Amino acid sequence: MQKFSTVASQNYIDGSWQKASTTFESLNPANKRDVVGTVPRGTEADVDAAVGAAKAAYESWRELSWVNRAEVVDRFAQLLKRDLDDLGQTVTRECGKPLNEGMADVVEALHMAQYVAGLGRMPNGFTVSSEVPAKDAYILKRPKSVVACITPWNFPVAIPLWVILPSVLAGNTVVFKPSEETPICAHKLMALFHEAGFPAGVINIVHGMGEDVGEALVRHKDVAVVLFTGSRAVGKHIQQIAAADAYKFAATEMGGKNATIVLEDADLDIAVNACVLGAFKTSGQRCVSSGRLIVDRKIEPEFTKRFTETVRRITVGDGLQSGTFMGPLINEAGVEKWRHHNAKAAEEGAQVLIEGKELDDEAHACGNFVTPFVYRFDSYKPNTFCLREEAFSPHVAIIPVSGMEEAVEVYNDTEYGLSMAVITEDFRKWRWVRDHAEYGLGYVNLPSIGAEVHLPFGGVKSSGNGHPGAEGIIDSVTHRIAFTVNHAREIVMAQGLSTTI
Ligand code: UN1
Repeated sequence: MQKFSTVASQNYIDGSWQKASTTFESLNPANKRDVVGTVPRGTEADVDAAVGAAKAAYESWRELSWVNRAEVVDRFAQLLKRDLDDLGQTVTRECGKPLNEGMADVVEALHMAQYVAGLGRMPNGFTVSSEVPAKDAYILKRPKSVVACITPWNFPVAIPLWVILPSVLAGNTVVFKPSEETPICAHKLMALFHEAGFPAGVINIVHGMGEDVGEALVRHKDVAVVLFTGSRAVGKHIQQIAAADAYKFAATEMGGKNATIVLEDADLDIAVNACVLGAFKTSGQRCVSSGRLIVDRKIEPEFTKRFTETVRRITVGDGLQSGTFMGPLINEAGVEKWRHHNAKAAEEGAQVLIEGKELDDEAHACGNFVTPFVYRFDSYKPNTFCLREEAFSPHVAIIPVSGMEEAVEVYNDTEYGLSMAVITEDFRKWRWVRDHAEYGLGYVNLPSIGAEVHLPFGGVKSSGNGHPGAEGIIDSVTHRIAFTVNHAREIVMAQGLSTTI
């Protein structure tokens, strides 16, 4: 195996790296003897210092124009491009997904940086006319101040940039709390922010645990916005804290129990391909992964035969080795969750088609490796844990249904509503599904994964509170203000209001 060094990361507050007193280790989930880095265990005092620095930096950062700030983002984009390979390898080494996926994560991040740099020269407000001819009205976007960015480990480079870059472009300043599972990816991003020349305090990073750093950050009185991607339980907790302060706003993206719907007329090659990619890329650890395959019963036997044949060919191993399709799960808790969901499916009466296995031979003994678990029901079984709760692992159900309408009814029968794919050759059918399924990301003849950054990324119902990431973030980190100017030499009021005193 290739030898990599261990990175000593630090918190970065007010333009300088801070010496850590207590640290923890970030391990490679494919080989837990490989220590990717040592990481400071941040405290409430670190959070307070970082928020203070961000608040102070906001005063001058907001004075720059969008174009000025976009120029710093553009410098950052160029550095990201320079370091693409190193970052891609770091993603794979720290979060386990195969190198092609590690690279795609960084490419997605680069696209976000390029997109945000370009946004600096796009309109960030507009004029509207008034009922009084001599009045001009403007709608302007203004920054909110300090933004807390709390990000997950499954896209450790792309998702931080979805939220950090639009925030700073709009004139806010940021405290970044990355996942404790992928702190070294975040550390490398922070080093690039520094090198790109973001002024001191504009972007700060505090590493550590959710219950210490995350909690203190969300509760901090000077944090105006929390941008969070992660579990539903934590997202709900954050929303409740934010709701207690009238001025504080939380945008939360909280996963899904997504599905791919395969209709009677589907091209089966596309269907099998889309379902395998949607269910097992990133080992099922995307919030947009398909945990349910809802298949018209007329074609279900043939689909299931071809799908399971393909799944049996999936290779599981170290993502740095070529030929690996599925890397390890992120940690032991992820494996435990997978075991629990599998056991629940069997207990709830599922027919298990492929028994997932925990791999412990020599090549896999030091990592969190499991193989796909595939099951089916003869017909839809409502109120089951296995068909309604997110497994975040290679655990997938095949559910036969009769026709498009039942397919959508089954699809909608969860508390989530993030991603939906439908496989059909019939434009009338996909249009009907488009308008009756509940989701934030919809696909036709594609997997339920693979969104691009210039589209809003988010869900409905318990998947999110309607404030999407990526393209959508500017709306979460700005106030839209109305500003009206009178160009006449007298006052004329709207609504015919009298000015006589
Ligand atoms: C996630 O699922 O957590 O749409 C993010 C996709 C990626 C992002 C996924 N661009 O599959």
